[in-house]
Amino acid sequence: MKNIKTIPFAGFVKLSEDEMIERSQEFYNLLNKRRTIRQFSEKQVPFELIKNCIKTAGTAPSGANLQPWHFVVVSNPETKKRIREGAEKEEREFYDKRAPKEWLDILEPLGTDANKPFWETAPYLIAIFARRYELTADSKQTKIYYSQESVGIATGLLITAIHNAGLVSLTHTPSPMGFLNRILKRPQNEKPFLILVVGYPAESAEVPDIKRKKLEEIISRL
Ligand code: IYR
Repeated sequence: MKNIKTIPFAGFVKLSEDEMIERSQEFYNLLNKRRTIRQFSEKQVPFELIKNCIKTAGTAPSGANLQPWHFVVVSNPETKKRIREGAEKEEREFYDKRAPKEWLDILEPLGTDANKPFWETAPYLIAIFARRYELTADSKQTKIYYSQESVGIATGLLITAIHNAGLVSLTHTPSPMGFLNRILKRPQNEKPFLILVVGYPAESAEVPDIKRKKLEEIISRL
């Protein structure tokens, strides 16, 4: 290691192996209950809870510690309506024209279409932006390495934190999402990564009858 300024690592908590195994099993049990939800209740959620979840997302590791994420939390009905209009326009294009048949076939079990009332019913839309480059004082661009990966990891932590807090979410990527920069006034060096729709599930919420892959399908050991 080069001679850089360091501080003692104080965050490590030593547990027994039994405790570690139990905690890993319990955490899996909790996360295995998460489902992507597409029908939301209008019930309001305290902003403090969302803030805590975003603080958690901001603990993610990132390339060169550049922390290239930005989260815009939208609860204003007028802004939600504008996002809905922008997104549904893209989605109609997608379903009616752009999507190849193979893509529509693979979406069939999810039952999705362009009409998405959740844009306005859910109390929060969290638009996640990934900073792709920095603009230097002399207007040059310097690249941010692993921006997508870093923001992907932060988003995973956000989804986990929201589930842990007792809320539900939907990861949503209307494509293209350039309209979000305009509506949410974010600079051009930030690219919309995805929108997380957050709230309580509607009383009548249902989920597709789909299964997770078996452990043997996602793991190999050498
Ligand atoms: N963006 C569209 C289509 C869609 C694409 C994928 I990949 C999904 O996992 C689900 C939907 C929509 O949201 O309807």
